[in-house]
Amino acid sequence: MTTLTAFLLLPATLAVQAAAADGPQYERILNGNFDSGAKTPWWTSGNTPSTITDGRLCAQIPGSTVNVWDSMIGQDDVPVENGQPYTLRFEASASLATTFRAVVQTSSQPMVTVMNKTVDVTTGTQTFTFTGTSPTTSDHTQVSFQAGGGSTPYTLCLDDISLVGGVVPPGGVRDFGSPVRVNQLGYLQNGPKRATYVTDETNPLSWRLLDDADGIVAQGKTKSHGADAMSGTNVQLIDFGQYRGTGDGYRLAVGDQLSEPFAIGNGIYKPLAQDALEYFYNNRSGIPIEAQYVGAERARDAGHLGVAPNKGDTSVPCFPGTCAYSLDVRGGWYDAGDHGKYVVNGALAAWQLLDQYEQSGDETLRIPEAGNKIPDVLDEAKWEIDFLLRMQAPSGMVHHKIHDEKWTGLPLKPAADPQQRYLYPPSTAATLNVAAVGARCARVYAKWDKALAGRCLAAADKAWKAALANPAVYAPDGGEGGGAYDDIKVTDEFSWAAAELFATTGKQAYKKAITTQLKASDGFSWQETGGLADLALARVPWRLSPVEYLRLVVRIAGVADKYLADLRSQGYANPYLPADGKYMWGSNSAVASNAMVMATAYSLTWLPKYRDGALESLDYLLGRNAINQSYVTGYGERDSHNQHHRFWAKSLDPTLPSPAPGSLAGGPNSGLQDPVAQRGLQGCAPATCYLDNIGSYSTNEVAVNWNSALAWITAFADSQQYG
Ligand code: 9MR
Repeated sequence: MTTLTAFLLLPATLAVQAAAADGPQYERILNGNFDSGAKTPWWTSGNTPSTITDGRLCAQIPGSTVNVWDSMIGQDDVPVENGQPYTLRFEASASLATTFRAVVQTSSQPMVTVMNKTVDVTTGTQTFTFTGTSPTTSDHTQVSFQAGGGSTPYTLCLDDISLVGGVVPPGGVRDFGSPVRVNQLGYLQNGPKRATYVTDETNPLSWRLLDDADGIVAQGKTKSHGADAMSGTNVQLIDFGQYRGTGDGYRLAVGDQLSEPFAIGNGIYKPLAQDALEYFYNNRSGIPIEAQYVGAERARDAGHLGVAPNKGDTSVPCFPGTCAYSLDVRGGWYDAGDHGKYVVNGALAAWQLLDQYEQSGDETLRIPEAGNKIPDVLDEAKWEIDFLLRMQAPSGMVHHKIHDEKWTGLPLKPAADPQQRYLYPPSTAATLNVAAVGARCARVYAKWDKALAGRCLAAADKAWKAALANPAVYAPDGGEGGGAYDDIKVTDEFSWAAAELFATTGKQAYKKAITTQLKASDGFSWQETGGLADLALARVPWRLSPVEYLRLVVRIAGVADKYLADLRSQGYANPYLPADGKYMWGSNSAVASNAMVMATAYSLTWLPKYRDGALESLDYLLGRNAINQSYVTGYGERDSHNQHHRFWAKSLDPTLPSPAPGSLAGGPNSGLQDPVAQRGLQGCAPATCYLDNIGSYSTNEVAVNWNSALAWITAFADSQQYG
């Protein structure tokens, strides 16, 4: 900074210090000094390449753009409060003397501006300070430096960017409501009925169960549990399983503390089991989503069918330099809040729908194919399977994924996505996923759709052979515009595919290639599929000798016992207890998947403890947890309804819908990989690292593999209603 500019800026600097004396000085910008060398969460327009050079963000501003916003450097999801003053400060220099604008405003229509200032930048580094008062409260303000509209290209460098103001601490004051934590949907009449009470008191306390007229229908004493490590709180447990009445509007009371209301009865899981599956129709690519099935609010045009501005999925070229052809890869489901389609994740979700069908039978759905004499759950799975088969290259290898060249912003309807999309190179993992799901498809559809079953088996066979010939083609980490779904260990995918192929064909060569078993420490996920070999074999007892089958049952039951022990050891009963004490991305899917293992153990052994463990896991997902949160949209008083999604983005644009009922949020994640989580969750106890904020993709996204786990387990719960 020159002496002159220091002198000129002195009054503003003093003003900031005066404000500091008056109130809190909360920094609202993340990564303002670029000291780590990382750019995120800053972004620049597609025409504005940028790098971190000498600890500064330097952007190449193009010449010959029209509007000032045609070339931008920005950061999203910055919170502002109505009536509060804000001070924006930054250092800037440029390769020539020019002007640009420093802007703080909400990011979607109607845009509300906190400040919009002209910056006279020169070749020397200067510090700039601007102030403004926010006329609105929003968690989704954008701080941007807008440098378009000029005729000469230049380099603009920024550093030490800071926006200070507001009185609400970063992340806000977290209010988890009642300390009495229940399943906010409810409890099955004959199922387990337990709740958790947050308290430092260690002596037993009296609890009351109240009906909807506030009459006491049951009462008892709490049982001390003590410290719950994952939530960082002390808790006591309530067991009201003896109560057999049914109805709506029950509450549990401890002293004058009342839980959220809940139902008790048979049939309470029926609507959720249906909604959890209809999530998939809502997220189909390549077909209009019609009001007659999803209601007017969530209806939308077909996405990615080659109609402008979409580049379409009807003829998608390979990522430059990786192959010379294009494939028609229309259809399938969008993976999550983004518009990518990833084989390993989509295949796991499709597999789980097929397994759900084998476990729980059909579910009546509001989808275009309903009434076609094929079970609706199989119609839905077919939408994805057709896409998976299209991802197979002539060589038999399967492309790992297809997605946009760059990450698109939010909100964005699928049909409005203007980005170029590419096929990313084939991988052994994706190829084996198609072998596994193709084999399961061939077996399950044999009775319903012989043509599909035949195509599936042929694709599975071709994929298996291609994977054997190319056993170590790994999808790389990183990349732009889509998730990586990277995986450098595929022995588990080989084993799972072998098990499914053996289950379908009975061929001994496949049996010999099964090398993995279900393990409690691994569970299963898109990356870790070894345990699915056992779950595949569990569906075909006739393929195994009695001894082999008995060993399989003992193995699955042993894993279920470990999950049950984990569930019972926790204050908020739940079968997910990570060994490293850190919750992972999509932790709710681990809860649901582990519950699925317990439910499978129940169907193999008929031991009620496994059924109860699976049902009690649902209590966790539906509100009996560290933050009193039902993670399922539309179910429970305190439900997640701002999940990260480009179309279900009501919290960014009131004309768009919120997520469909039955959408499962990813859930607490210790990693805090997104800026909103980094702003709001520093130091959180693992089971509390969650924000129902559309910007928090690392804690609050939806995804096909998470909803398939929810659909599976809620269909199971629904089938247990008379148990
Ligand atoms: O579910 C995935 C999780 O296991 C990974 O840790 C994470 C980061 O790579 O990605 C998750 O998957 C996201 C994918 O990469 C892109 N679409 C949204 C998915 C759910 O957040």
